[in-house]
Amino acid sequence: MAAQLRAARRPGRALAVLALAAAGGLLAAATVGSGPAGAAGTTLRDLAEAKGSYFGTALTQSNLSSSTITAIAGTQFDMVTPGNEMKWDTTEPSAGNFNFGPGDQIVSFAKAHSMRVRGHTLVWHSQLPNWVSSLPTSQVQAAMEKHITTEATHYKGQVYSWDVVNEPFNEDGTLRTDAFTNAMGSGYIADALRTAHAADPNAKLYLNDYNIEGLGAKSDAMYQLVSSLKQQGVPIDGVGFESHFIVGQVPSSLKANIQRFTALGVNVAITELDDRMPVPASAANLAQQATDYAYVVNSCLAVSGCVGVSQWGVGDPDSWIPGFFSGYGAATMYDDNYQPKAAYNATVTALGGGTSPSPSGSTSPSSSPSSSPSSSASPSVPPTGAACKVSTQVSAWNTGLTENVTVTNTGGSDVNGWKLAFTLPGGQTVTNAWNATVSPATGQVAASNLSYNAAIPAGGSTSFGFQANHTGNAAAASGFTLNGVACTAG
Ligand code: G2I
Repeated sequence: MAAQLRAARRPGRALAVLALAAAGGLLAAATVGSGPAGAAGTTLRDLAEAKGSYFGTALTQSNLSSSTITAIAGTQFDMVTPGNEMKWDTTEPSAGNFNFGPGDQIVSFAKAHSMRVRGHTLVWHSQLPNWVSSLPTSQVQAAMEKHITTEATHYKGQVYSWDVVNEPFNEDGTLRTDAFTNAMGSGYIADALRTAHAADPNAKLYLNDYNIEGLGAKSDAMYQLVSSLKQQGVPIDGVGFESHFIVGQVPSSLKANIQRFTALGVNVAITELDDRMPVPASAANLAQQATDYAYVVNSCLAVSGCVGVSQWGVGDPDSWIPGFFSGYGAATMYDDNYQPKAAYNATVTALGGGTSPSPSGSTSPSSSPSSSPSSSASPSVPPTGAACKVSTQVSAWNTGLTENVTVTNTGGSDVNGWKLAFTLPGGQTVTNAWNATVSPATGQVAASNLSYNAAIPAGGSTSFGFQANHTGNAAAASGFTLNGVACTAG
């Protein structure tokens, strides 16, 4: 945003910069298309589509007047999220006066480039016009329903999905207090979803938030909410993990977290990916950013219910980061001149393009499909004995916890098929698990592999996790044995 504002104040210079940048953008596209991976099918969108996925970006109305940005957006991405144009302050700035012009421009661009649209967003405490927050609480529900119905009807058939409610939670997992909770309590979320579904029954309906990408209090709150909405039959199709990351700090539980949401019967989308670092960017941070991007893309591709990844913006100059985080930037796959960065190449590789070895290195998800046993491995091979090391990570709140368990095969031979037995502290009851089946729910329990993570090569490790209720003792499980052999703690 800051870069755009600066450019707007100096139109002559901006034009010259744009002309140069446009040439760079086209050059970038040409370079990418004729690289070692072959001439065809090497854009992010082609590669993602070949995997049944998509790769998206966010565009604002002002981005549409930059030929550099549109050249990249229209060739590399196949999903668009309007950066601001479908938010309440734009679409209904005063009560009953609707303005869909800016959003329509984004939709036209998307159609012209065979891209789909993620509608963003119907109900959000931010970019909410004052007239809504000033309403008497008795009038908020009707205003919300009218807004949702009018906007979702306008875009009916034109959006793939809606972020129906955006950012409903505080960091500790409590519901954010805003005009909607003040008027309706937590029930506003179900009401918003039902209203959106009535207006556009074919749109996928999402709840979207940040800092829910890894396991923790906030993602647990989203998990409980989605679980309860599903139980009540409220129409909800997906959860958006915004994914505004800091270089080197992508949560290691990302894949396990995606998995536990999809196990509830909803999709997950990475909706606003970026990965910021102090600027000027160091070579080490740019390399780490490539690792981070590959890790995120691999984590999504590894779970069938994770439908796709969208980056928030096209390149570093149009990213929101420098305007919001002083001293930070370089958060996207394209640099200041809209040239693809290492993160771009790593993403291409993660999507199956390119010829270089995976840049995700040792930090890629340990139980991604690439480490699953080949189909030639006999399923009847009996579990072998093992020497092992187990580490645990508990994240607890007053009545519940999640525990991540990583088991390392320290023996000299590969393990094919595993059962990890352990003791749960008294009062803990497992309610669900990911990357393993865990039973029984209390006492002496055993976690067994799923088909895709049966193999733990010698020296390798795998992770699984579970959620449990507790009655005061939130200690980690203990007494681990792998296929009958005691493990050390590590
Ligand atoms: O903050 C990053 C994103 C977090 N998740 C929800 C997204 O909707 C959000 O997007 C950003 C936009 O990228 C910014 O462009 O949301 C910001 C507002 O919360 C947007 O910034 C606003 C500025 O604050 C306003 O001053 C400006 O008038 O953009 C407006 C339009 O340029």
